[in-house]
Amino acid sequence: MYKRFPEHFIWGGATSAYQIEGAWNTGGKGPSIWDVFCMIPGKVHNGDTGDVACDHYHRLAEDVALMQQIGLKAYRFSISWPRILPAGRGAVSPQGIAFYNELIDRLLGAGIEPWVTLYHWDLPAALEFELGGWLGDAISDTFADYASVCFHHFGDRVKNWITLNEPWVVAILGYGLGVFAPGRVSNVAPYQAGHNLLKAHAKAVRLYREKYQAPQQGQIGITNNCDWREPHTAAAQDRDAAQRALEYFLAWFADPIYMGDYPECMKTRLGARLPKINAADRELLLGTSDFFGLNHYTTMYAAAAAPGGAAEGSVYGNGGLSEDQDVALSISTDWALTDMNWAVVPWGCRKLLEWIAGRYGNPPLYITENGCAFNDKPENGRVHDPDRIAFFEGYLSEIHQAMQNGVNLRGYFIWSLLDNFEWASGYSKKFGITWIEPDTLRRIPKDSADWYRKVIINNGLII
Ligand code: PNW
Repeated sequence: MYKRFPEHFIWGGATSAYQIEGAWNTGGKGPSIWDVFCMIPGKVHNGDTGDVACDHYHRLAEDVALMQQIGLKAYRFSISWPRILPAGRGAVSPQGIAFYNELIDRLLGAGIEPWVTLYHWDLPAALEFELGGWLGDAISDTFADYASVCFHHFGDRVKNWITLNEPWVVAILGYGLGVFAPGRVSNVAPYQAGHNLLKAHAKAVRLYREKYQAPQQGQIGITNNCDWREPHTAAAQDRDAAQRALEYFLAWFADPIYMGDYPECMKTRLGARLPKINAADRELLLGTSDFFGLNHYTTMYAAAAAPGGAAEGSVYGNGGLSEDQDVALSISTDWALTDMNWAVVPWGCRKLLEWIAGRYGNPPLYITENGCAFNDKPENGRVHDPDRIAFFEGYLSEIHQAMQNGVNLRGYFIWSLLDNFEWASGYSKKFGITWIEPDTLRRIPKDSADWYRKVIINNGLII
């Protein structure tokens, strides 16, 4: 059976700066909060760091050739803020600009469209010390100033901008559960950080639209992440719990942009812990995304929990601050698990796409990340990863079905092009369609890379 995608569908691959670049203190780069976080004993598995990572900083040409070999139409990468502005603001590093100029030029030379994320979690450490990071009042203007430097230098060639990657992760894992940089534990800070992240996004978009969009002719949006939440039973209280969980996960960041305010359930439950969106904020935020960027990985059941009850079954904090939601999460024993313990549930992706289309008026949508970690190992110089191929086949089939059902999906980016630094899990979790050999850092495309190449050539699945 042939599951064909629209003619101009974008088939991409994705990475982020800290996870692949290395060269952490060379080329004029300043330290980021992830450089510092990795130095704190016990924060990252095995004491791993992004100091060298995939050494992409020194292997640009090789990596672009790899993308070309796989046949990628688009490549999503992030710019390291402290590589461009070593102190977060003020002096621009010419070496930082030169590095991304070279990457962009090589991509365009290879016929690959650059999709650029401005913030994928590597905040300049100076801004954490000086401004209080995402909790500080000044951070949103500082981010817009940094964004402006990027639009100015790269916008002649970059036509697709993503302001922030997954503000939910920054707020919840960085400022709530403390498992990601900067490592804060709080049930107030996430909502304050979230508010500033939204304002930072919106200020960068306003600036792009006022100054750059007409001459540069690009599009700009934000990428949010969300798992699907399936009601555990058909009971009304479980259906409400699943809806509430989705609103705390995705509508927290998407409602302000598409509807001008936080979801009602968050306002009533969080009270003074949730900053208010006043008239000026609403004006600033409303309509600031040309497309809906979505990162999606997994699904859980949601059931109503007793108020204040713990969220049983929640894996790796994916439930967020579940005590704020009164939702109990669980997974089915029938579902296969990836190496992250994230369940493989392709239909959850379809349901989420349809939920987004319904709630936000069927906006142009891009899946900017989807993928899975498995414990791959090379055998005689090849890496067989049938589980990953099965994962992508399952998810792409359901994505195709969502499109048949009317969802306005325009593109899909595999996470990830390369095995890389998986944050608090270090190098122990392998998401890549390309294996990176330890020590030599040689790139070995896995079977899934060959499989993806065929999907791109066929512009769809032939199963
Ligand atoms: C995303 N969660 O992170 C990021 O954008 C990538 O940098 C990362 O490598 C990839 O997904 C795989 O983890 C997430 O707990 C981290 O729900 C945590 C969660 C979701 C996404």
